[in-house]
Amino acid sequence: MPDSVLVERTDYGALITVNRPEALNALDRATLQQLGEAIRAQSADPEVRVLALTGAGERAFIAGADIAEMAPLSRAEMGEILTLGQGAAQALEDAPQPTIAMVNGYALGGGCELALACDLIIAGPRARFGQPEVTLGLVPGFGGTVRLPRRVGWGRARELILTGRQVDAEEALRVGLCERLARDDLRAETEALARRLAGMDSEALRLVKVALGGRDGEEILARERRLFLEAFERPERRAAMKRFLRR
Ligand code: CO8
Repeated sequence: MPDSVLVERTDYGALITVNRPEALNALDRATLQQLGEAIRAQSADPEVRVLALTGAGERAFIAGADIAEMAPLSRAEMGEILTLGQGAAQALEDAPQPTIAMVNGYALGGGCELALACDLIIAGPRARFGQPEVTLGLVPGFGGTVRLPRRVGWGRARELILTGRQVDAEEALRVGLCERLARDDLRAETEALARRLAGMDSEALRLVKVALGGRDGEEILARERRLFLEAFERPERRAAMKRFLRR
């Protein structure tokens, strides 16, 4: 079986690719584990001046947590996966170097939340963002309730999380869900930005990141986790996931 997370060393640092294109790069437990390890290993390496994250194939960045794997889990098992997902997002946020999400397609649920944990989000023309958890009887679980409002403001975050609707690349740029839209060549534009950042004073960038903060949402993250697990136990959640899997 091919690795579900690929790490490529580049001239600016490292590119991590979630590699399950047949499932739109949905995150199962093994992938989440590997992803967290890859983020921690690359971000700890001083030669990695910029860390970028993307998804394999043409269609998806990351279409969220793997619903097929998640559907039958117990609360305790789900708790372990939440720990992995929140940990991966936190590792991105804590990285000392700039991090870039290169969003090439669907960034839904946990996928959107991992993008939100990056310093910069660059969307390609096919990017689609969303927090569809409510349509599965859930609340966001990888930090969306903290990080989406930070980017787009309370009102827009509430609207997106309450409706679960998807946002295309143009709207994402307009509402501040991404910082840039690469209309021509997503990879080339990401690389150009990454190289520019890689040429800057890395210690100054690190200090700027500390100054901007990020760890101030821990209480909200703990609340999100508790409410996610509460929602997860409801029969309506089970029924909603079954409906998705039987489509
Ligand atoms: N999980 C598992 N499989 C998926 C997922 C997913 N999230 N998304 C897509 N796939 C699979 C499909 O089942 C399909 O597989 P197959 O070919 O074997 O039937 C394949 O990827 C291609 O997808 P579609 O055929 O559905 O492609 P469409 O173009 O028709 O639709 C969509 C694309 C709109 C992206 C659709 O696939 C979709 O709605 N996917 C689910 C998106 C979603 O709801 N994501 C959120 C999941 S919940 C979550 O992320 C919560 C995170 C926080 C806590 C989680 C802890 C683990």
